[in-house]
Amino acid sequence: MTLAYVGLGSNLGDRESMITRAADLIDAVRLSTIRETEPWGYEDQPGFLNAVAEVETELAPRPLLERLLEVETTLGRERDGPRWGPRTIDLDLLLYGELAVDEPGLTVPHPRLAGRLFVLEPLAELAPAQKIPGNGTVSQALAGLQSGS
Ligand code: GSY
Repeated sequence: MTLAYVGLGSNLGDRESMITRAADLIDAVRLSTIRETEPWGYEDQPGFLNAVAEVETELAPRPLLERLLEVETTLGRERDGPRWGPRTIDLDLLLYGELAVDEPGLTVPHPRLAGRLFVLEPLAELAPAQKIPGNGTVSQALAGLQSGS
């Protein structure tokens, strides 16, 4: 059994329901506070709700990622819009225990984890002492981002 952390984001439809339904569908054992965040990347789009879920999984990283993609599809995610554009639900595999994976289509820790407040803040709520391979702990990464270092 491995503890993994999944980032959830939604800026289309009933955003709160998208986040809570996704958390149920991935069998989250804990869900952070759901927070309103400014769009990152492509700014001319509706605001996001973001949260982080903790899952206890028997799946290896690749099958877990495939399960996340399946849940995105179930919740109406369309993949033909702009890369950083609006979406009903976005599920990112952030951390898988303390494992580092770098394979085509699968990078863990998530490559933009340490640069996004909308991910680090809810992650720090659930697991401040969790190690990010190559980047100290979650709370250290959050402090680094907040101080601009
Ligand atoms: O990378 C996840 C999708 N996404 C988000 C998001 O979840 N939250 C905010 N605030 N901005 C975002 N831009 C993209 S793309």
